[in-house]
Amino acid sequence: MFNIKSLHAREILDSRGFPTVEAELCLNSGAKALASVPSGASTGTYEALELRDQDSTRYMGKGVQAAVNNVCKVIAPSVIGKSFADQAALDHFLLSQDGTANKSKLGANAILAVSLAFAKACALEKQVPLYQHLSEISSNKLSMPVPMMNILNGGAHADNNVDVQEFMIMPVGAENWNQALQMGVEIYHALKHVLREGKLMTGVGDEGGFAPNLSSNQEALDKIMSAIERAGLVAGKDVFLALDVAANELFNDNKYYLASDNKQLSATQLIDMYESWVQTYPILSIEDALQESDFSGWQEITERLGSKIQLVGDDVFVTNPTRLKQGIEKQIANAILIKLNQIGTLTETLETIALAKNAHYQTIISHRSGETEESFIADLSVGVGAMQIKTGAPARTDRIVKYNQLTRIYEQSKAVYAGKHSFTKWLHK
Ligand code: 2PG
Ligand code: MG
Repeated sequence: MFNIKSLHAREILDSRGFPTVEAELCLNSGAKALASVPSGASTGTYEALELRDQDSTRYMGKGVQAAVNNVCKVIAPSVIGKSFADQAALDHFLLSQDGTANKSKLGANAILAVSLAFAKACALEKQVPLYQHLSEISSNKLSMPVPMMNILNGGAHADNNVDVQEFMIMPVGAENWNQALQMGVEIYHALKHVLREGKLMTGVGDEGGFAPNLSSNQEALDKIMSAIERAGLVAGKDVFLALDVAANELFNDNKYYLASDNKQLSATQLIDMYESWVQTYPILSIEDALQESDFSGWQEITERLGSKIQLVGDDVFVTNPTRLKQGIEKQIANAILIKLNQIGTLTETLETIALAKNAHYQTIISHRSGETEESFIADLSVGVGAMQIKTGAPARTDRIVKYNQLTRIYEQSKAVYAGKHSFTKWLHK
C-alpha cells in the first residue's frame, strides 16, 4: 500500500517556452517525487485533452492554471491520506474522478502529472530504480532501446520548407548502448559539417535537429547519407534511416501536399513515393505515413511495405488501446508510437504496450516536441523492454536529459541493447 501524504502542482515552462504542469507528490514514507508533462505540436485528433486556459491575457492563452488547480483543489483533497495498492489503483481512481472519455474534465496534463509523480514516489519507497519499478509493474524484461535520433527537423517542428517532420537515424548495428549513442552523436556533428559545406543553415528545430531550407524532401535523405559516410559509418549496416512524415499535417481535400517537392498526391501515389525511397535509401521505419483517418491508405501501405519495414502509427493510434485494437483488426501498421500524454495515465499506457506486444507490434517510447527536464520516458523505455525510443537529436538539454538517463541506466543495469539481438530479429521475422 502506498499512502499519499501530500500533493501539489505548479505551472512550469516547457522547451518551447510555454507553460506545462509539474506535480509534486509525497508518500507517508517520505518518498517524494516531481513529474512534469510534455506537449505536442502535431497532435492527433483523438488524443486525450490537454487543458489550456485559453485566457489570451496570459501566455497567449496557453496557461495551464486550470489544470494546476485541478491537481491542487480537486485531486489533492481526495487522494491525500488515502492508500493505493498500486499504480493501477491510483490511475483508476483518477479516471473515475474525471469521468470523461478524453479526460476533458480534469485535463490529461493534470492527471498524467499526478500519475507519473506517484510512479516515481513508489519506486523511491521501494528503493528500486524507476526503470526496475516499471519493469516489475508491467512484467517486462529490461532492454536498452535503439535510439531514433531526429537529426533533421521539418513540418510543424521547424520554420523551414521541408515537409517531412522528422528525419531520424537508427544505429541498429551498434554492439551496446554506449556505441549506439556515440554513432548517433558523431553523425549529428558530421551532418552539421555537410550542411555548412552546402552553405545551408545549421539552426535547429523544436527537437534539436537541424532545420535548413532544402530543394526537396529527398535532399534531406542525401545530406544524411553523406553525414553517415563522413562519420566513417556504413548506412544500411551500422545505421539505418527512419522518417516521421506526420501526414496529418500534409492532408487537405483528400490529397497529400508536399510543398517542397511541389506535389499533390493521392494515398497510392504517396505510397509509390515511399516505395521508391525505400528502394533507394536504407529506410527501416516510416511513422504516420498516412493521415489518421485514411484507413484504406494505411491498409495499402501495410500490404505493400509492411513485410519490409517498420510502419509506425502515432496520430492514428494515439496510444489508445481501443484505437490500437481497431488497427490490429484492420491490419494497419506493425508498430505503435507510445506517448504518455496522448492517453493520460501510466496504467493505460502500459495496457496499450501490452496489447501491442501481444499482437507482435513494435513499441517505440516517444517524447513530444515540447519537453521539460523530465526523463521518465528513458526509464519507461528500458523498463517495458521497448526496443526503441524516439527522443530527438542528441542536442538541447530537453532531449539530452533522456539520453543521459539512458547512459546511467545502462551503466547500472547492463541491460542488453536491442539493436542486433532483438530489433533486427523482429524485422526479419
Ligand atoms: C511526433 C511528435 C514527437 P509532436 O509527431 O511523433 O516527435 O511530435 O510532439 O509535435 O506531436
Ligand atoms: Mg509522430
